[in-house]
Amino acid sequence: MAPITRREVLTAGVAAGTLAALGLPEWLLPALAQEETLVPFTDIPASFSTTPAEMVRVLDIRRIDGPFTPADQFFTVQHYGQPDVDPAKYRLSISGLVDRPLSLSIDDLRRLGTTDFVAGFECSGNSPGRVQGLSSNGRWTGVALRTLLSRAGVKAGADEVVFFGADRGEEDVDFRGRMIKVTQQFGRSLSLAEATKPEPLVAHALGGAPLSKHQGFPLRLIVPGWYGVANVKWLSEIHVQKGRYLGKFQARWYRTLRGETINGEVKWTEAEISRLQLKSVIARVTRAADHHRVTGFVLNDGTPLQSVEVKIDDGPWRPAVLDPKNTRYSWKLFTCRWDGASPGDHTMVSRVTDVSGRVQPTTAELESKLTALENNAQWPRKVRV
Ligand SMILES: Nc1nc2c(c(=O)[nH]1)N[C@H]1C(S)=C(S)[C@@H](COP(=O)(O)O)O[C@H]1N2
Ligand SMILES: [Mo]
Repeated sequence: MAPITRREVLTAGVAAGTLAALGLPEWLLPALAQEETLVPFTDIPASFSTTPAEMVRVLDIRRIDGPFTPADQFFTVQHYGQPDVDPAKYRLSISGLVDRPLSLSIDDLRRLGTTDFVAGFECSGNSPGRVQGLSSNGRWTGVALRTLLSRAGVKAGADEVVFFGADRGEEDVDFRGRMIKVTQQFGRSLSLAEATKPEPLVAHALGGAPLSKHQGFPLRLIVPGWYGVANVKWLSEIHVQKGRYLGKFQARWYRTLRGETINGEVKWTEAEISRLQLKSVIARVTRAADHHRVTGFVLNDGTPLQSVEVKIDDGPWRPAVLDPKNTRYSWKLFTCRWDGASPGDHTMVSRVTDVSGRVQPTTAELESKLTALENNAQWPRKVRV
């Protein structure tokens, strides 16, 4: 049989059932085919808003209809508002334990080369309460961080790279119950080993267009496979040092308190927010002529996936199909065909497993996580057919 292109399929108006019979993945269909309609979720909190606060934007995941989040829907959060950066005066400085400190204009940076890749991420505070909308996926263009670091020449003995944004705010730092006021600049760090991996990118464009002020104009860090907090926006300084950087957003604010049983006793430890915990989310349900379709996405640290499964009501776990266009650090779209849906209310949940054997936990399995961040629990959804 000659291969059928998407265009041929569309112009021939082949029905979904025929496609399935031909063994073609449903991804060959447009996101919402003409005869398809959206099935409403009945679990969206009344308080849900895509603009819950000034300068905050939440993605409405029911609108996901392709691999890339449009720039004007890409989620946005930050701690101190969005600073105005004058591109004419702007310089990115690279300082500290380096042989050649650098001060680069935006044009200098663009001249250092262009890398382009797809990365999806979520805020570590993303949760069912926000309908998982603190998440997005984009194509980023910029310069590999390690190109900049090798230009500057990292000195022997350095082991930490700190990234500062142009944004600052007043903070009370708690020292044994005593509050000390400081002006805090937003900063995050990576170990030198992480910073010199091939992936981290100093990005100047999203989806081929210069970053908006929301997304960190003119430059931001993108660390693929990590929670959003690593992706420092309005990046203004890269500082190479020896020893951990313990700024507020590294050492205090982005922590998870977890209990781990060691030698028969629960030992409580705090861990830094770093790589994305394995998570799948059901985002939309559609009705076609003779079946329904459940679509969602997975976010993780880049480990290849073993499976994504969907369970409807008390039925068995059934395999979902992954979009072949997914890439290592993109979010991974999946779809699952649902036949024989009866009119009325239904519940459904998804779970993802990676090749290292990690399985997305249930809420009960996350019981020993006492803080709210990194909620990657399986998320049961409710729909009305
Ligand atoms: N300079 C700076 N960068 C920042 C932040 C910030 O407050 N200041 N917030 C971080 C957090 S917590 C998240 S989740 C992401 C959000 O990126 P986005 O607005 O492009 O989605 O930005 C990160 N980068
Ligand atoms: Mo975040």
